[in-house]
Amino acid sequence: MEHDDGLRTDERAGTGERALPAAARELLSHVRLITASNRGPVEFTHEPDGTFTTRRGTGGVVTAISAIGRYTDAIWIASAMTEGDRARALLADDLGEEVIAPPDTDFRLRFVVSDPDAYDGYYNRIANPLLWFLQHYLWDTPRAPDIDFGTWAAWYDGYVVVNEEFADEILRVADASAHPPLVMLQDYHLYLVPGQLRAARPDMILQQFVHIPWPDPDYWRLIPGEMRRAICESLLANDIVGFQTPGHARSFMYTCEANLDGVDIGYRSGMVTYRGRTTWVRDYPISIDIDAVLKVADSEDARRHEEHVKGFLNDYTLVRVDRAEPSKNIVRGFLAYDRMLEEHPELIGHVNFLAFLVPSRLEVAEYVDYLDDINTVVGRISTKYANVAETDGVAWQPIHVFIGDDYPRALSAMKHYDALLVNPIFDGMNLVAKEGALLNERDGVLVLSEGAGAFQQLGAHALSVAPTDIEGTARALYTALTMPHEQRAEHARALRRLVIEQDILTWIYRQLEDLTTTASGRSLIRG
Ligand code: GDG
Repeated sequence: MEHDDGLRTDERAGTGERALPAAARELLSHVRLITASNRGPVEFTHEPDGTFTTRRGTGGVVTAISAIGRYTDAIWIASAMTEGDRARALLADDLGEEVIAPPDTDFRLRFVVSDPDAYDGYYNRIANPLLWFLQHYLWDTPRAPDIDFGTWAAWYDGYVVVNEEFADEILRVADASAHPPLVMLQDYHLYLVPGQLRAARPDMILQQFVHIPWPDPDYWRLIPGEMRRAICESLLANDIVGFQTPGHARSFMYTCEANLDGVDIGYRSGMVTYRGRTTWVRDYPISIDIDAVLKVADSEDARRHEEHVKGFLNDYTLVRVDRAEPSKNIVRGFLAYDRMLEEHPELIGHVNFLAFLVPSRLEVAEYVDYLDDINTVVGRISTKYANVAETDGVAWQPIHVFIGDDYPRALSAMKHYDALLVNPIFDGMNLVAKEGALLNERDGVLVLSEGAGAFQQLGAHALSVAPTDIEGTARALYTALTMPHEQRAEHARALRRLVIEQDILTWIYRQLEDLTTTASGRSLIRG
């Protein structure tokens, strides 16, 4: 039976069977699929008794590409990020394990184990903050970035080196396979990998998906030409480069034109030819794995959290879920909430703002500072409204912050919002907006920034905000919380349908479909 939100009963319960279309399975039967990302699907912890336990990796890339592991038999190559990962990688070497298969998962994993200093330069100096800040327009340019001796050292001895290690590991897996390799690279940590792979194996099918925005060429000029050219040249060693939105894809082509002599760009066709090779530039809006999200949201763990979260609901409940990350614009979200309360004192005591924040990248100073900024603004607002109202005989607290890494808890809260605030300054996509649309049981309203990639798909059924507009966001929050029920329900239904129609399988399938159509893909199927 199909419900009016487009889900069948079994799908609603998270027991539906989704699968890739036959054409994609046909392609996959001819290749060895290798996917690579900095962060793996799970993090290992080495327990005192010598055993290993695992925990789900954090962040949207893991949420999204875990599905590649579930729906295909890809080998996933990732950095050993924790001490536990390193110990597990060593054990695999000792045991001669070809791949690590973490318990209760569908993943087959190999770790890249880097020298800690090289990794620090790659991750904590180049990938985040340099590339992440660049690609989210996060700099206060008179003050940052300073590309100094340390940055260049981190580039050569960190970013270049770890990218080479990834390429070597991919080549090892590819060379050991009886099938031709199809490599799906993920994100900005691995920009130099395709160039290195193409030089070693000109026949390889290479595809890279960039999960974050791609800024304009002028902004790219804030980093030196040598770095820009290396990144553009290497990305064009892929057969396909994918982005979240057509706008990001176009910006990438402009950036190639601005930085590479002799490049030939077909802006309409999305074909870029450089040094005799043609690369397709495409957009594939990423989405969520419906079955997996429903399953976690329905788990015992999530249900337990749900009971707890219900204790924090009020007449009106506003929710946000983010990594504690400057680009997510958490501070302005709280300022807007404060302004809404100032303009609508009748809501005091009747609305709760629940913020679920996952600590992120604490080795990078800007992230620690941003956490401090969040704590300061929450403290200020809480103090301002201390003892002004009671709910059920208890002093009303306007904001409840839940800090910590707990995915089932975050999903359980999404079921109960009246409004979900997703107001990033810039965001590649934003999966929380999509998870919320799927899970919410109260026909809650989405307040969505124009800076989120998700705006392209969901904007028509959300209340849009310009991310820096605190007044506008305050008004949107009020409109969302007080929207008539029929209107809420109509938008919620439309959002749910959009998310279900274009789920993660669509994202995987469209990429595989294009890979089959490219010259290398065609010869592969024929061969
Ligand atoms: C990057 C891009 C793009 C929430 N709480 C916890 C937790 N979550 C989950 C969310 C969601 C994911 O983490 C966050 O995904 P987002 O897409 O919102 O954001 P980023 O992490 O910045 O992801 C983004 C994405 O890649 C995919 O391409 O959409 O634009 O920036 O699924 O529910 N996960 C864990 N613990 C929690 O407490 N492990």
